[in-house]
Amino acid sequence: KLFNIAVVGATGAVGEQIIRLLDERNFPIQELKLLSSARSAGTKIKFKGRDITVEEAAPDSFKGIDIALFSAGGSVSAELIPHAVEHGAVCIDNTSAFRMDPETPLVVPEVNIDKINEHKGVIANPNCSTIQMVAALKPLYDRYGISRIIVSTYQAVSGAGARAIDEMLRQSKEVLGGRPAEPQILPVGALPVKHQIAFNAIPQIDKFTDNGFTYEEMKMINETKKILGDESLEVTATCVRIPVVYGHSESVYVELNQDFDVEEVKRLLADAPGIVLQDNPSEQQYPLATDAAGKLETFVGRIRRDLSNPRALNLWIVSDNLLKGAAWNAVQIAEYIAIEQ
Ligand code: 11C
Repeated sequence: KLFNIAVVGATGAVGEQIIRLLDERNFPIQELKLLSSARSAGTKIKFKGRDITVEEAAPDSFKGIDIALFSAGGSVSAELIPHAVEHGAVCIDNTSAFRMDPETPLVVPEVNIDKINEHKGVIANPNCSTIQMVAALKPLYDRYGISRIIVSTYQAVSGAGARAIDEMLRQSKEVLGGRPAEPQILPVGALPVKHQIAFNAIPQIDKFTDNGFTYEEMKMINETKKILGDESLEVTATCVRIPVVYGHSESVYVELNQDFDVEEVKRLLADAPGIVLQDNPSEQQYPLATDAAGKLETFVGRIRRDLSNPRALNLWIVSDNLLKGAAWNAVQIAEYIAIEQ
């Protein structure tokens, strides 16, 4: 069967990767409709060697569409997804608009692909920093059980969009030239206070909630519990933006429910789908954002037993935030839907 596909947010950093993956993986497409805001409508994008003109996304854009992939921001998803569902499209949403909705499955294929069939028109793609963490922890969760996760992230500027990448590169040149960095976008475009990202680490991703955690941190906490289907799991997160272009890195401390053997943990991770073990301290081998950039897998290393708690492990988890963290996870879900039909 061939599918009519819509990509909403086609000119954005994630949309661009979705289109490239659909092309490279020869997704069975009859018609590809590229949609965006009015500002980017009219842009031409190459797909299978021919130009497709991007159209402005509107409620009636979804007539005849089988699968719609959304990555144009939460408000666009909240507004347009109900129309797309009404027209019969299955929507794969990259934003946080539907993630915590009890009717909407929140899917990382390596972790909970079984949830996909419970959808009522919308399947949510988790936050990038959550996806790579749960993909790596799932084999340990299944084998030993996990009671507690403490994660600190080192997140790439591409997570905040193409303009944040430009800002980081521009500021780096300014600072090296002895000029002021003049921050304009980070940490959060919509907030008045800005901080320099070049040569810095900013402990704020997204706005703060009332409890002192940011929305990014609350996403990691709430989404992890939903994806693993375990409300009793104790999760805490500190999310930090660093001057890396592609690839989020995470320092993760996990308390397991059973005794474990570190070598067995490494074997489980080496055998897990979508995971690459890179753990050889004597050769200084461990995951690096610069190596993970452009790859589909999640890389895990620095695996070691905690010194104060023998039932706890420390790990370093890295993945390309625009690929497994967004576009690739969404295309993987689309591939599962295509196989099922
Ligand atoms: C970042 N994780 O790195 C964010 C971007 O909920 O999908 C993705 C936000 C989301 O800034």
